[in-house]
Amino acid sequence: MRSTALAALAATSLLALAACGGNAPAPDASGAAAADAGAAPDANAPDNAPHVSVIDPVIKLPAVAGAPGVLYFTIQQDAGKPNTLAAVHVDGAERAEMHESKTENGVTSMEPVKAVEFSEGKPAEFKAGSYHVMLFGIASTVKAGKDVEVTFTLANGDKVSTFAKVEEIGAMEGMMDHM
Ligand SMILES: [Cu+2]
Repeated sequence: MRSTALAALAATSLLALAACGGNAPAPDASGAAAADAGAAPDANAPDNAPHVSVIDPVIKLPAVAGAPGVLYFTIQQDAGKPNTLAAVHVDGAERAEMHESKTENGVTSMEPVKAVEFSEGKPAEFKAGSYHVMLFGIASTVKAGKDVEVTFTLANGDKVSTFAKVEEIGAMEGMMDHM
C-alpha cells in the first residue's frame, strides 16, 4: 500500500514538474539578457535595498531527488516608491526562476515571469498556487534544517540578502502545489 501511494505521489510530482519545465525554454531565450542584467547590477548600488524586507523565506526540497525545488517568501517595503523584483539567486541552486501558477478552467499551469511588482502596503507573496521561485540543479549540500543565503535583485539594481530555511516538502503540500 505504502509503495503504491509513494509511486502515485512521485508520478504526480513528475508530471507537474515536467509541465513546468516544458514551459521554461521559450521565454528563457528572450529573457536571458534581462536576467544577466539583473545579476550584474551597478557596483555602487546598496547591498540592502532601502525600506525593503523579505519575510519567512523557505526552500522546499523536491519530493523526488533531482527534481526542482521551490522557494516561498513575501517581499515588502515600508516606504518609498514601488519596486520590482527582477531576479532571485539561491546559494546551492544552479538556477532560480520566478514562476506564476494560474488556474484556468480547472487546469493549473505555471509560466516564468520576469518581474513582480510590490509597493508599500502591497507586498508580493510567493506561495503555493501563486508566484513562486523554482530552483533547478540543487546541490546536495542544501539539506533540510540548513539555512541558505538568498539574494533578491530589484529592477533598479538594489539587492536584499537573507537566509532561507530549508525544509522537506510535505506530501500533501507537494500535491496541493501542483494541482
Ligand atoms: Cu514553477
